[in-house]
Amino acid sequence: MPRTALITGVTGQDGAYLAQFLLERGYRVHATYRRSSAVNFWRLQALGIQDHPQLHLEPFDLTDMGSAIRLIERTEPDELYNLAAQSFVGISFDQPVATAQITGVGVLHLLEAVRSVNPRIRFYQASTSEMFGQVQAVPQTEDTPFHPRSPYGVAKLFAHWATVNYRESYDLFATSGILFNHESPLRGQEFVTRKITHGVARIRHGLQSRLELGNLDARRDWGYAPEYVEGMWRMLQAERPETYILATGRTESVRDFVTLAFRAAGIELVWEGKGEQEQGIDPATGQVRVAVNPAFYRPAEVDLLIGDPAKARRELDWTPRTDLEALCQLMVRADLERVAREAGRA
Ligand code: NDP
Ligand code: GDR
Repeated sequence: MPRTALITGVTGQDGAYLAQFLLERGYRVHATYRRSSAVNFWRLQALGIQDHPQLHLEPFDLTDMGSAIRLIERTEPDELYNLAAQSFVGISFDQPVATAQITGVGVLHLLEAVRSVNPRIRFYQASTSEMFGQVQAVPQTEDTPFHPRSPYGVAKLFAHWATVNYRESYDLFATSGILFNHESPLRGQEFVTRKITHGVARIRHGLQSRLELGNLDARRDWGYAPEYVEGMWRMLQAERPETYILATGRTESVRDFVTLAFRAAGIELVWEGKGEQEQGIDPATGQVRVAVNPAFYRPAEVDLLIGDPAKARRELDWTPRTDLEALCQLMVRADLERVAREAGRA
């Protein structure tokens, strides 16, 4: 009998990669999308799985408890991966209540549905390094105390503890994966890496002249998304439900990522000025290619994230394989091709 997986949030970056990964392993995959006036399956199309016979697309909204129960009754999953969320930290400051309802309480709807309908379902919660926020230790491990710095981080922390609590209270196989940032050519354009690689590609093709960014000093531990979805799957194949960190163990600043991305497109940048006056200049032409715009600053920032994936390595045999240079290059290459195609140049 093929195993059945249910993925929430298949229209997002991780949902698309995870659906592809599970389909390749022979799973029957039910995967949820939100009803909207124009549903967006571009990632499923890009991966060539939209019409896969074992992929069943299900309309679902995390804020509707009844639909969570019916979804689980109807699809009878062995494994449930909850990837759906309002996942953009910046917007969570403007929409804190919606973020709490979707990203926090929405998870409780699923946990309650699992507990009521079939407590043997293995449940994965997409937790995040944003829960560490103002970090209390370097590098961060599964034992590092949390101090979230955004409504998104607060909502995710609620969901994380709800997952742990259902594990401890009802003996559910409820696993929490604390994933550090992971990126890919399928990353949404509002997130900083993709904003940069897309902007670099447009600059390279002469479609825009400069890129405006916020805090260049923030440091992140960036990995490659397809490797992280494999880690999620490994967590649900483990003997016991646990909490695991997935990270690379390396941290770099936003400025470093910008420098790498321009270099990948053949442009060397030099940096001048400080804070809001800082600029990235192309010495070949003297043009300002990167400028700081305070509009992209956040009311509270997460300054430094660097994760220690030792537990996942030891217990799940999971290791990240793509380093930041390779990740940045593959994202820039994909955006150069995409922009050229859209501009009718390829
Ligand atoms: P995306 O933002 O790309 O995808 C989020 C998904 O959630 C989309 O399919 C979105 O649907 C769906 N969604 C949003 N609101 C609702 C709702 N009310 N009901 C049902 N579905 C909803 O996120 P990623 O793929 O990058 O991340 C996957 C998960 O992992 C998220 O929970 C994120 O918070 C978490 N995470 C991500 C990390 C990363 O670096 N990528 C790191 C750590 C955690 P729609 O397309 O309609 O908006
Ligand atoms: P993050 O990712 O907040 O870490 O959350 P994002 O790429 O949005 O920001 C990373 C860092 O870059 C700084 N930054 C900018 N960010 C954006 N988006 N746009 C800018 O112009 C800009 N300039 C500087 C930010 O201030 C921040 O410090 C992501 C999401 O995927 C979450 O869902 C996930 O939980 C975490 O990663 C781990």
